[in-house]
Amino acid sequence: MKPKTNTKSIYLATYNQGKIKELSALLAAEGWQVKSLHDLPAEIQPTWIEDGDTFQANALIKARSLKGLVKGNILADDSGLVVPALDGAPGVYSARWSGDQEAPDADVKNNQKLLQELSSCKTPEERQAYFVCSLAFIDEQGEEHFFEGTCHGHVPMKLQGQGGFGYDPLFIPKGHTVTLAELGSTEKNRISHRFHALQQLHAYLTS
Ligand code: ITT
Repeated sequence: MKPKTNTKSIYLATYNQGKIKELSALLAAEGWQVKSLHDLPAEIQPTWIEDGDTFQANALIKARSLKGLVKGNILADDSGLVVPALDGAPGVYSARWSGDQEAPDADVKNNQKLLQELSSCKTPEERQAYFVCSLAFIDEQGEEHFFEGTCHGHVPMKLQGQGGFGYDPLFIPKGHTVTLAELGSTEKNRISHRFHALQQLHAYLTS
């Protein structure tokens, strides 16, 4: 069978260091050579406006903005936390939910806001949440493909743990008693929304 890519090198269209770390570890384990926007010269850094209504639309905006600037495979990740008790917020607005600050300030403010918004919800059932990771993959031929993964759990009553990034200190995955920030990167990479989305990409490439 003809392989779906000729090279196993890939550019990540993200500026988020947490995503770069996790995606790089997961892709390297599958034999990929991974580069990110930080490996590009300053004059060809892509910019984008994430104005899509869905994770997939935003992932595609990011992937397309890198297309034309580099040759080869491109992968973009749009992700976020969905809280049914908050009508799906922060959802696609996860990164900038509390304003326009950059991480890590944004992470601190977003987490404060999440605790505040959920203050009237006291049980794990009421505080259910899930992460979504939508990946847009543009292959060497320019074909666009999409993969999505989720990770279900709930939001604890207070911040727990120092690891990970974003909402990790406020997310206890189903079947666990500690947050993603306490679990450590190896375990997070076995259960995360990002891992599940990458599994789909891997299944596609090897089918
Ligand atoms: P890029 O657009 O450069 O990829 P970003 O941080 O703006 O970086 P998103 O628009 O996809 O990325 O926003 C995702 C936000 O959702 C991110 O900033 C985190 O706050 C949160 N998030 C996503 N995945 C997460 C994870 O695995 N753990 C904790 N929080 C996560």
